[in-house]
Amino acid sequence: MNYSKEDSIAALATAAGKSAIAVIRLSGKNAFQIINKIFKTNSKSSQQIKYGYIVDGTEKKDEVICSFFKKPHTYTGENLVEISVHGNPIIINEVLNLLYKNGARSAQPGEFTYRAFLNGKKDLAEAEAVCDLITSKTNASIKAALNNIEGLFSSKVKTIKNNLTNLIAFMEANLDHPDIVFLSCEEKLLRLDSYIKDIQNLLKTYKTSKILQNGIKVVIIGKPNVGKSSLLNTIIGKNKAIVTNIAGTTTDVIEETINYKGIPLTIIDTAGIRGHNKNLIELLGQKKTKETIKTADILLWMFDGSINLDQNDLKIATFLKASKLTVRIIAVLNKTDLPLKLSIDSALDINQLTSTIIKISTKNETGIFNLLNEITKVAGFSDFVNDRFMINSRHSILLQNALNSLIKTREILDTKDADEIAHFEIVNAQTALNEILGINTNQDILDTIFSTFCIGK
Ligand SMILES: Nc1nc2c(ncn2[C@@H]2O[C@H](COP(=O)(O)OP(=O)(O)OP(=O)(O)O)[C@@H](O)[C@H]2O)c(=O)[nH]1
Ligand SMILES: [Mg+2]
Repeated sequence: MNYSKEDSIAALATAAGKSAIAVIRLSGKNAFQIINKIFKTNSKSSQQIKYGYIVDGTEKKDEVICSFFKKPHTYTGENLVEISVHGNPIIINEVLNLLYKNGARSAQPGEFTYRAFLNGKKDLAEAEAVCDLITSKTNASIKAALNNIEGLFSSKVKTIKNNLTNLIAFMEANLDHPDIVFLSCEEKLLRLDSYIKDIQNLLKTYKTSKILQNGIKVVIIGKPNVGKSSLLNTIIGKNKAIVTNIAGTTTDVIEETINYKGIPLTIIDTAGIRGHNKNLIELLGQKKTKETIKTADILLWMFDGSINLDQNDLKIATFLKASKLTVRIIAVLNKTDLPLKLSIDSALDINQLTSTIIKISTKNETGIFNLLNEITKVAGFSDFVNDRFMINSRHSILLQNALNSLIKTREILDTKDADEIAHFEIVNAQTALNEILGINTNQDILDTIFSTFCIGK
């Protein structure tokens, strides 16, 4: 990827297609010289936002507003111009081509943010959050991503890192002057314990972060007619799936995503599983159900509480046990508005598969909130807090590396008091934390991170 810092770069920052206004960004050493070649204005003022025309020689191309941002207080840390043009793709292309003709080149994905990172406007974790903010699916994940951009996560990493630096200095002094005790071994161990705890606490937020970003995929399974489609419809609040009293109504996979307490919950209705049937469509539907089960975060295994268990329920139990799934299962006892005939626990040896049984009636809409809360709880999501931040898999791997190195440092100090080997381990931990912030991070990793951004960001 060409991320040369010397070039001035330009790209459309708003979505492609027709729109009222489109914004083109231009950043770099020569940004102001380039725009001045093609922007004509009567404005004499030194204000930063100017009205005028984009011209190619004497030919007017569009009526625009140009916003000038002088370095260093800009997004990229360089001179930056934002040109608000009319949102016609032909105009956008013409203006971009004029910029390219006059010395800018087309920006790579994420290159504006990459420059912000290179110029010290953002550390790597803060820069990554910009992409998260754009792709966030709910208000809760937006809030968390915004907290990351503002440095909430980075500041926690920096604090631990600075503490390690301090401890490393003591250890180095000890190595240089073995006869002087700058810091007792007990004190070193105490400090290490506290840093280990800090990192463990950060790691705890990984599960929640994943849920905030990717949501929870909930797959409803069960034999025909237990009320799977009725449950989907009740949760999403509309009649998306057909409901009848004919067993085998649903033959396809039907899904819808809702926002529950800020978490994207994708609810998936499937074809009922049963032993005896010769209908090809239903058989294909059941095959699809089994494939969908493999992609679930949580399975809702539904039962009809108004009738006795039968071979079909047992067939599903056998299937689930044989599949050795790691997915969490919630048993859902439906139709509790009718007299209860079913006791699942004894008959199915259900404890092997789940410890959670929730009673609902899709007809009376009872137990539904209880079920949704149980879903988020089983998925490992604690209730929304204001100062939530997100850690991604890259951060989590590096935090884990730092943790392992600190645990080793502690072991070495505790058993051997061997400063030299302990020093090697604690420096490893420091390096891992630095990498989270983008200090000495290898170029391939940076390329991979920024290539996932959109162009113009
Ligand atoms: N009394 C009562 N009837 C219900 C309830 N939930 C669903 N039903 C009825 O049960 C029948 C089957 O409902 P569906 O939602 O189509 O069941 P399903 O599990 O999707 O069935 P298939 O698609 O055939 O696998 C319909 O007649 C529903 O009206 C409930 O809570 N109480
Ligand atoms: Mg159905």
